[in-house]
Amino acid sequence: MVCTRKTKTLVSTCVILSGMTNIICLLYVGWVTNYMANVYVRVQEPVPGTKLEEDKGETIRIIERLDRLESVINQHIQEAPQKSEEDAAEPFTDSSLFAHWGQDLSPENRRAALKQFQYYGYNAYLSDRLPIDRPLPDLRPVGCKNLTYPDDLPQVSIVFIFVNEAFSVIQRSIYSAINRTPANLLKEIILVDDNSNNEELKEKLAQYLDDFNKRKPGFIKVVRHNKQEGLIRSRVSGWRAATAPIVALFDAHIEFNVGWAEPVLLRIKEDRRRIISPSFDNIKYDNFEIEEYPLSAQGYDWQLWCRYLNPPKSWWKLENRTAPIRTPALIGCFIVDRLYFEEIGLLDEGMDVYGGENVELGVRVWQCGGSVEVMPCSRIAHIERAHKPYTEDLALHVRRNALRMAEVWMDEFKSHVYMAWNIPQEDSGIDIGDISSRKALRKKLQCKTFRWYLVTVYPEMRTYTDIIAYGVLQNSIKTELCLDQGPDTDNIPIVYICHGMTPQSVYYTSNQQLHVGNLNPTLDDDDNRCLVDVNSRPRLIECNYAKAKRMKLYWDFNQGGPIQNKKSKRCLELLENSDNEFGYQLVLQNCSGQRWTVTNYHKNVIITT
Ligand SMILES: [Mn+2]
Repeated sequence: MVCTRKTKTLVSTCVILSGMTNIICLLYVGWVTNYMANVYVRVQEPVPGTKLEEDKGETIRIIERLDRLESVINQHIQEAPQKSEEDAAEPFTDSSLFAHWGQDLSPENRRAALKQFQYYGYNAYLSDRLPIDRPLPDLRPVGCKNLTYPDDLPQVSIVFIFVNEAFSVIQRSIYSAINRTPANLLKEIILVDDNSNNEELKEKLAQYLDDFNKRKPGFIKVVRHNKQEGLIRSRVSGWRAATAPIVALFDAHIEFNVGWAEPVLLRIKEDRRRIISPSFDNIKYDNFEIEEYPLSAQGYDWQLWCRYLNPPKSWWKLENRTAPIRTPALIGCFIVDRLYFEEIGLLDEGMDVYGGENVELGVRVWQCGGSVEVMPCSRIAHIERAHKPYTEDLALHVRRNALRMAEVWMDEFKSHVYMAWNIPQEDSGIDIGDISSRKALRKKLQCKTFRWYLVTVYPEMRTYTDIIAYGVLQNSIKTELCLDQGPDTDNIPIVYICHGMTPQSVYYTSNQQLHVGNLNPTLDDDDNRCLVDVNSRPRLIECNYAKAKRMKLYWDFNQGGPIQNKKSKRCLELLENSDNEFGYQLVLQNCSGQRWTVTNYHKNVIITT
């Protein structure tokens, strides 16, 4: 799962330092990883006169762009998977692994711990030294302990999926399931190995299962993939092997807390069309301490990355912390009636690797007559890894999966997903595979519209129906430079080498505002920032504030034309300035005829609400 809490994670450090979104940070972490894996060298200035391969040149330019984040990048470089033994002997003192842990270790042990950390994305060295059956603090809200449950709850099969997971972490998941699920309710445990390549999983796991199943024949089953299928098809493989009436689909780096099962099983027994997520706490990837997370619903942004949401007002009004929380989507782990899951269409097995399936499932269940809830009394601690083992370019898969979801389920609102990913709505060039069976499923189940869903289930989501152009903005006199929001520490837009990531996203609206940077997905977020003429200087100010203060935030613009402020009549232009990073400064001045081009100009395909 990719959901991280904004204030507490490495990824959020990116947010604070750069103003990029989590998404972009993930993108660029993945990208730095990729870069390091390919050419493991420190970033160097390109040698003048040397023609770099195009992608490496691009690499260096983006690295330059990200130089402002030096400390964060260094951290990631330290943690990027390394290729050889020599590399592993590199200095490692500034890895985030050692920020809160391991100061007393010998250099040799530090090296061993770091190597495992780079492989697993968490502190497997420490995990191997912690008890497999360690206790957890009971983090259930007040009232949960007093609830009682009927004796005839349905049984559950617990599925754990993994790829390249530390054996001790899997064991802890298994033991917590056995120790904290009433024995009469836990029918079996199913392990799905998505073609891991770590040796310890092969022999040790087989031996462990042999020993275990001698005592309890058939209790733990294993499904092994001969090639890596990704987490989406892994979950479905696990479901196929399950035999209990209820199936719980989980990652294999979790620990169940006490009493997790009963509230969930009762809720599904009452209505089999409910899909339930537990509440999540964090297992810190470095010291394995448990960090309590506040109760949350589970939503997503317009790129369809998941995010935690404040529970709805109606829930707070109940003043009952044990009550189920209505949630627009799922983070990824959930519990479902086995047969209902099939009726509703499982997961979209046409999605690859990672991401989007959790949103697709949540939206589909709501639109097709079911519901999705988070149960506060059911708590799971989950390791938020520092990096993920699936692939070097997670975002490409998430994007493809998001477009599949958008095309099948989102009706006219699918434009938002294209805009958020900054790709054209027609002929995007991205192969999303065959979606005909998913469309047929929607028809067969007679599902409601996405508009209904937004109004009824996800009113926190912001919609953008007035955008007539989006993408990056390039100036005619220097087309390799793009308008960019600049450092997040100020409100001064700049021009920068085009890289097309979120800080360079612009959105031009039918009422002639020019948004720069991320389109904020929910009403809980800060407002978007608009380009404003402030005393003849270009500035980025929150749009509603600028509007309320009657600032100069309206611009005339047509594709390939000038960008001219409607009130001051000054134009947004480039001015040569050798002090600037790329030789140009962004200014407002008397119009000299400079022209701007935006990637996607869609004046005629705008939806109206
Ligand atoms: Mn996970």
